[in-house]
Order: sequence, then structure tokens, then C-alpha cells
Amino acid sequence: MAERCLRTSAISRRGLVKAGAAAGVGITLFGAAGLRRSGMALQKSYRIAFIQGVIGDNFYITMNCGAQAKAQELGNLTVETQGPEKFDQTLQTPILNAVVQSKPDAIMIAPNDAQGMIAPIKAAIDAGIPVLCVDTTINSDIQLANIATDNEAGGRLAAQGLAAAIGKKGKVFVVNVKPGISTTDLRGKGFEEEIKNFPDIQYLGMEYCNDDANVAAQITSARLQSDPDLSGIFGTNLFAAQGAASAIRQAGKTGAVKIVGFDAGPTQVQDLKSGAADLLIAQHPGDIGESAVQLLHDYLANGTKPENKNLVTGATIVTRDNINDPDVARYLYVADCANYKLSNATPIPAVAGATPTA
Ligand code: T6T
Repeated sequence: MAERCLRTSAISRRGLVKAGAAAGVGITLFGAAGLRRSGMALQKSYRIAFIQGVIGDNFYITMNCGAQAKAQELGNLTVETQGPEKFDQTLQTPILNAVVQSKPDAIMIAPNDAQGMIAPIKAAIDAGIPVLCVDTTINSDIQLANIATDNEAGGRLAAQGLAAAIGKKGKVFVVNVKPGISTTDLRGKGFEEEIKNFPDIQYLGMEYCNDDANVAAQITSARLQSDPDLSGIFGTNLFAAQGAASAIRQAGKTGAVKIVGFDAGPTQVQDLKSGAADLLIAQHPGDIGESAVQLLHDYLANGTKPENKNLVTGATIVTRDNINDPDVARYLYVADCANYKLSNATPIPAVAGATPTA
């Protein structure tokens, strides 16, 4: 089968949302800012600020493409995108604070730290700006909603994929990103829980690369020194997986050490094609961006709140066998939005403990 998703069913957006209290954004004839002429009527327009987890990451670039395409389709909102140079709450907080000062109608943000970003996000909400978490989240429920991959299920899927790749025996370890990032913490947790189900696999533990492919490569090289019989690695995000693959290549161990990587950035795709990586779990960041803008639009224009606060988008397993299948290839991350096509996928309510389905 060409594609395996973390979720397969989709329910209609109507089923997900219910009308909430009117948000006080009715059309007025005399309000100056934010009104635009649409046919005969004046239509309110909205400004959404999108704060990425980090700039220059193909995952967030693709998410932005989805957000921009959806904004263009809806016609009455703009999305202004920016993000920190590194995945670091001390860099993201001042960006968020400045965005709040600029008074957008809403904010969509991938918080850099589940605990550390609560206070700055609360300050935005206290200033009257609704905040939607995309991808990563905070340990709080002050935000309007969360839209993300089922990361824990993704971690379990990675463990199953790695186990299969190494013939269910041998030593494996995890290159993770940074403690406190909700997504990658959950992937690590899911992996650790699932790998226990393989009695002949020895789990060597988890190390952190600080979202830096060079550090991931160093960690992997050191691990190859201490455990030359290493069988497999799970890289929990794009940079972790990319760095691990480059170290394996450098060590001349391509094919001998199997790599499962979360994400599907261009370098990861090359690594998969060349045999340096064996399986990728592509998230659907474009779908996250599209559905985030749709959700904020519905909230701002109609006061409609999502019925379920935690919404999940899909993920697709990518292998050398299926990578050319158009239904798989469409989920590979992009470097720019030139060929982005709207998918109009609808996220589904998160189910605690959901398992991936074939
Ligand atoms: O894996 C994605 C994202 O889901 C995670 O929160 C941070 O890393 C990425 O952006 C990939 O680099």
C-alpha cells in the first residue's frame, strides 16, 4: 500500500465547530481600518500574525504556504509570518511581544517551549488577541485551540518502523531535539513506550541536538564510537534525522545503520533516496497552516469556536518504494510556495491514546 496515515477518516468542518457567541466583528459602514469593498458590500478584513517555531525550516515554510494559500482563497485576511532564528523561547518571546504591540486580529504560533511560552501567550490573550497553537503547544488551555500531528502516535509508528527495518533485534537510540518542545517530547515518549514491545531490541536512550543537524551528527558519531554495532536511530525531527544520516554516511555505515526520521525535508528525501535513511514520517504542515487560517477566519468572522480544542492533522509514511506515488509525494516539504496546492483537508478531534491505522 502506498500510504499509511496516522488517521484516515475525515469529518466535515461543520461537525467540528459550533456557533459561539458573536465576536463583535460585525460589518460597520464607518469603521476605517480593516474594511474592504467586496462586490456591493464592505467586508471586514483580518490580519493574522503567524509566529513560526523557527525560520528557514522546511516544515514551517510548508505550513506558511498552506496558511497563505488559504488566506488567499478566503480573500478577507492576510497572514504575516515571522519567527526566531533558533528554536529558543528567549528569541521567540520578544517577537511575540512585538506582534502583540502591533495588534493583529489573531495570532497563530508554534511555541518554542511548552512551559516557558505560557506567560507571553497569556499576555497576548490578556491584550484581547486570540491565540491558536499550531504544531507545538503549551501546557495550558488558555489558547483557542491546538492543531498538530498526533506526535505520540508518530513516535510509536517510528519505533515500529525502525524495529521492522532492523529485523526486530539490535541496538537503537534516539536523537531528540530539546526537552520542553511539546511535539518532539511526545515523539520520544511514543517511541520509548513502543520500543519496549520488542524484546530483542536494546534501547540505548535519547540525546538532544538542540535542533542543530551538526550537533545531531556529532552525537551520532560519538554513539558509533561507543556502540559500533549500533543497528538503528530515530531522529525525532528534520534536523535530528538529517544530522544522524550525515554521520552515518561519513562513517561509511550507510545501510548498516537504519534511520527513521520524522519530517520530510528536501535533504531527508535525498537521504532516503540514497539509502542513508530508510523511512520518513511526513507530517502534513500545509494542512496545519490551511486549517489554522480557516479556524481563525471562522472565529473572527462568525465567533465560531472549535468544539474540540485539540485537532489532529495526518501524517504519511514515506519509503523508497512509495516516494514517487503522487499521494505520497504531495506531502514532501517544500522550499517555497511556487507549486503549493490547497488540500482543504479537515483536521479531526484528537483521541487520547489513538493508534496509527493502516
Ligand atoms: O518536526 C517539525 C515540528 O513538528 C517540530 O515541532 C519542530 O521541528 C520541525 O519543525 C522539523 O524541523
